[in-house]
Amino acid sequence: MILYDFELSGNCYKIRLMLSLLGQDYEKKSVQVAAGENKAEAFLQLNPKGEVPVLEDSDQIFADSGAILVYLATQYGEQYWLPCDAVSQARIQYWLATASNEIQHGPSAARVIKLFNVPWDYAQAVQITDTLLPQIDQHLSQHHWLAAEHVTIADIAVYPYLALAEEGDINLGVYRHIRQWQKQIEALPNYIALPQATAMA
Ligand SMILES: N[C@@H](CCC(=O)N[C@@H](CS)C(=O)NCC(=O)O)C(=O)O
Repeated sequence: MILYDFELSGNCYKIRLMLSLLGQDYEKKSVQVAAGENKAEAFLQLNPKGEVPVLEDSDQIFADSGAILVYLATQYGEQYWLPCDAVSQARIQYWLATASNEIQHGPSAARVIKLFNVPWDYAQAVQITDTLLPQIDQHLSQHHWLAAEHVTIADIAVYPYLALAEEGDINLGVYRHIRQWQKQIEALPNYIALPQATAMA
């Protein structure tokens, strides 16, 4: 397997984490996003959207972190990370959609604005985050994991940009159920550390 990766990306980290939790070996190819390598023709052949992560496995190419998590869980996870019953599938899809929408436009956008100084709307990112986090905290006050009785790809999809929220000046302090759930993920066998913003220096 080959992962086209950008170290600081939370979406790429999701895939690195999943591969590690599954104990799968892979080759990592760093894409120089700052230099625009993700918009060059060679990369657009892999993903016309020009975004990382991209995964190549057995001549198949997959883009989008949620889609890649579904592929890895189905191909290598023996129905543990993505159980095949209708209830689990629907619950997991809910959280994958939340990761692509509210989390991407909320805490992820806030982090990109603060780390890379991009001219996006920080107030809007904070507003989306402030609506979302109480919902997740409330959910986790009643559930040990997001979508099932055990960890699933829903948790892996949602975890990174919440755990990295401080880099967007978002304080998780009051959300004690979220913080407890983060510790559960960080205690999983083969957990790997989050990307460090200091890696930019
Ligand atoms: N929905 C996609 C979003 C991917 C995405 O936004 N990737 C960012 C890095 S985190 C990227 O490639 N940005 C570079 C660009 O769009 O130019 C996913 O979940 O993989």
